[in-house]
Amino acid sequence: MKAKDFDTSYKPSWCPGCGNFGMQIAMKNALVELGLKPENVLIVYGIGCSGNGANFTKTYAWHSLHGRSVPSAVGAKLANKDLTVIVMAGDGDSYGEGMGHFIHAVRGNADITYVTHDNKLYSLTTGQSAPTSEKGTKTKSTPDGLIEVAVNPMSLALSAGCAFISRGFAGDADHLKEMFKSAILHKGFSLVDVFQPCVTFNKINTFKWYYDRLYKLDAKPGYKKTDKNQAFKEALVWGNKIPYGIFYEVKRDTYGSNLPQLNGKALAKRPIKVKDITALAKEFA
Ligand SMILES: Cc1ncc(C[n+]2csc(CCOP(=O)(O)OP(=O)(O)O)c2C)c(N)n1
Repeated sequence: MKAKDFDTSYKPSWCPGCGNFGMQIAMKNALVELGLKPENVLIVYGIGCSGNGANFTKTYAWHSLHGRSVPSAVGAKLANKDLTVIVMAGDGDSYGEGMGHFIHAVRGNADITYVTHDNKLYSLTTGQSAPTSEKGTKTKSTPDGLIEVAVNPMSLALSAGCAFISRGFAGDADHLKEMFKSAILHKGFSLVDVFQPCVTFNKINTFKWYYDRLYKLDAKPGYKKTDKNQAFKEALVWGNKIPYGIFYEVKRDTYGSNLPQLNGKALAKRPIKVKDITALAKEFA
């Protein structure tokens, strides 16, 4: 397989220079290097610019309702445990509409990879503030500056019990590819929050803004990704310097591994036992 084997006949409609391009190529290359084929993978998309990726990447794809990508993915993984199940959703979708689903899927440790396109805005709807926008940010929906403080996906995931927490950058597609590979290989819920500059509506968090600030955790002497205290410390770093890479990775039993019903063949591959439901149907007639 090559990355182009994951192309569709549609050309991406993202703005020229959009961070989604870097994320898309990083994901295709990660799938290639993991030896996965389009038919082995389901990507569940949120609603947004990010969600339009459903048309541009050849795997099984499910374009969910806004904020509902996680439950769709959890259900699909339970139905067919042989599939590699990935979610790709915007930061609005993930930490706004979908926030509850995110935390509860983390608690259960559903075996899915959660990739968030963190552009700090609602971009498809032309630039309203999102949960990751910084306090004081002026956007279309907050002309006098945002009142709320930003959600911190790293510390939030850590406190909810997530066993794989990472941050990537769309401007470093090789590093991002490695993040994606590690996240997909991890058994259980893996989070990759990706800084994805929106070149049209976000004039603050530009590629340059990130290049000037980002440092790699992987290269930090003495950093142990199994140490929750260290991970919390790094998760709270924000400002002139911002860390990226794998913050935290430990083993935890998955949601599916606690369900004896899933032992043996994937549910979707078992013969369907058709029951006569005539009597039951009559009760509702
Ligand atoms: C339930 C619901 N609410 C609102 C919308 C309108 N809507 C469509 S896209 C979008 C913004 C998505 O932003 P985000 O999830 O951050 O993704 P991005 O476009 O930035 O990739 C919104 C609010 C919708 N489709 N459904």
